[in-house]
Amino acid sequence: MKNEPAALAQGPGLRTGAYWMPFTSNRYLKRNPRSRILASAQGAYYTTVEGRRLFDCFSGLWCCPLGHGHPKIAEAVAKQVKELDYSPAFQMGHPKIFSLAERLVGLAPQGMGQVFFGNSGSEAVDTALKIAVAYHRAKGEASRTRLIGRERGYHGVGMGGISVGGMAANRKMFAPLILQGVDHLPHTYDAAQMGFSRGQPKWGAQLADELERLVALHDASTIAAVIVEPMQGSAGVLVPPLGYLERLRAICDRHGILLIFDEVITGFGRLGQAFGAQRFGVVPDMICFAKIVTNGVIPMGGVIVKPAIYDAFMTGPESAVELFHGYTYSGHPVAAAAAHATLDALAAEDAFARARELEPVLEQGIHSLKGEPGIADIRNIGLAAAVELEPMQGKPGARALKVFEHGLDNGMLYRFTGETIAVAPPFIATKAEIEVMVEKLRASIRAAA
Ligand code: PXG
Repeated sequence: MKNEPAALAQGPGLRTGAYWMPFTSNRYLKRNPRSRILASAQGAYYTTVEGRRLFDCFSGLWCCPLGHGHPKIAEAVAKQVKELDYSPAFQMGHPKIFSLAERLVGLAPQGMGQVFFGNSGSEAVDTALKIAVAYHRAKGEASRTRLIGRERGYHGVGMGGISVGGMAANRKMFAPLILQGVDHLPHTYDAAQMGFSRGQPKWGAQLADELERLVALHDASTIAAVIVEPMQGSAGVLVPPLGYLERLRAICDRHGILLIFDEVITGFGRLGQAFGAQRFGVVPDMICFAKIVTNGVIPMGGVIVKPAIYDAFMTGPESAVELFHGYTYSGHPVAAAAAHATLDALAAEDAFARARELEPVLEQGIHSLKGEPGIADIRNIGLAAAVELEPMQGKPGARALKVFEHGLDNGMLYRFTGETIAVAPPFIATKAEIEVMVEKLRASIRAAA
C-alpha cells in the first residue's frame, strides 16, 4: 500500500501508515521503528514492543517524574472514572476542581489567587495571553495589546504560543498566522560568555534591559505582557543568567506590564522547588503550568493568576459570564483526580527535596562529559541538563540522532532535538541510575564521534 512505509517486525499487523506523528521524522521512524515503539512502563523504565527495557532519561517529555504506573495515581484515576467521569465545564463544577485550584494556589509563590484550567501547555499559554490582553481592556487600558516573547522560547503550538515563541522552525511554515504586534527579547545564551556553566550563568543580566528598549520604541501604553520560560527547556536547557529575571520583573513593574512565567516544564519540582518562581525568587503575575501537575497520566494545564487580575474581570452584572474563554475539558474530573493524587505523592515522597538532592549528582556527572569528542557545550539546572553537540559537516542533527540511537541500543531513552541531547530524569531515580545514565551517554557520544 502506498501509504504503508513499514510494518513492524515485532507485533504482527502493526501498520504505521495512518498515524501522522507529531514533531517526528515520520518517514525515518516508520522505516526504523526499532526500539521506538513502547509497550509498557513501570517506575523509571519503559519496555519496548521487542521487550527491551529503556531508562526514562527525560521523564516522558518532562512530565512523569514520579515514575510510570504510580499506584496511587492509577487508583485515583480508576476511582474517578467510576464516580464522576465528566462534569460540564461551563456553568457547573465538581468538588475536586475547586479544591485543586486551592492547592495549586497554596503551592504557588505568595500572592497568587486563582487558577484557570485547560488541558495542555499550549492551551495554558494561549489562555494567559488572552487574559493579559483582556485584563488591560477591563481596566480601561485597551491600547495595551502588544505581547513580548523571547528568541528561542517555546510556548507550545497554539497561534498565540508560536507567535510569542522564538523557534524559527515552529513559525516559518505558519507565517501568515503569526499574531501581529509581537516582539521578542533576545535569548540569553552566549557560548563565549557562559559555555559549560553549572547552574545559572553569571553573565547576561543586562539582556533584560532590552525590554526597556522595546518600551522606548513602542511606549508602555501599548504593551500587555511579557512571557518567558524561567528556564528555557525545549531550546536545550538555557538557564537564566543571575539577576536576569529580577530585572525583567522590575522593568515590568515600572511600566505596568504583566509578567507571565511559562512554567510548563519548571512547575512542580523540576528545579527543586514547586515553581521556578520560588527557585529564582521572582514572582510573576501569571504562571502557566501543565505536565507534572498530573505526572503526565491525564492531560491537564492551566494558568495561575494574581487576585488583581481575576478581580478586574469581576465587574458588571453578577449573572453575566465574565471571561468568554474555556474548554470542554477545562477542569476535567479525571485530570483533577490525577492531579490531587500527584500532589499527594509529590508531598508524601518529598519529591522536591529529592530533586534538590539529585541535582548535584546530575551536575557533577553531566559536566564530566566535557572533553568527550564533538561536544560544544553542557548546561544544567535542577534535574535538567543538556549536552550540545557540534554539528557534523553537512549533516545537521546527524550526531544527536546517532547518540540517541546508540542510547536506545544500550537501554537509554534520551531526548534529542537538533544538535542537543537533553535529560531530565525522574525524581524517583537513584543516584546510581543517574550515574549509569551519564556513563552510557559518554559511551554513545564516543560511538557517534
Ligand atoms: N510551554 C512550555 C514552556 C513547554 O515546554 C508547552 C508550553 C506546550 O505544552 P503542550 O502540553 O501543549 O505540549 C511546552 C511543551 C522537549 C519538549 O523536548 C518540550 C515540550 C513538549 C515536548 C517536548 O523539550 N514542552
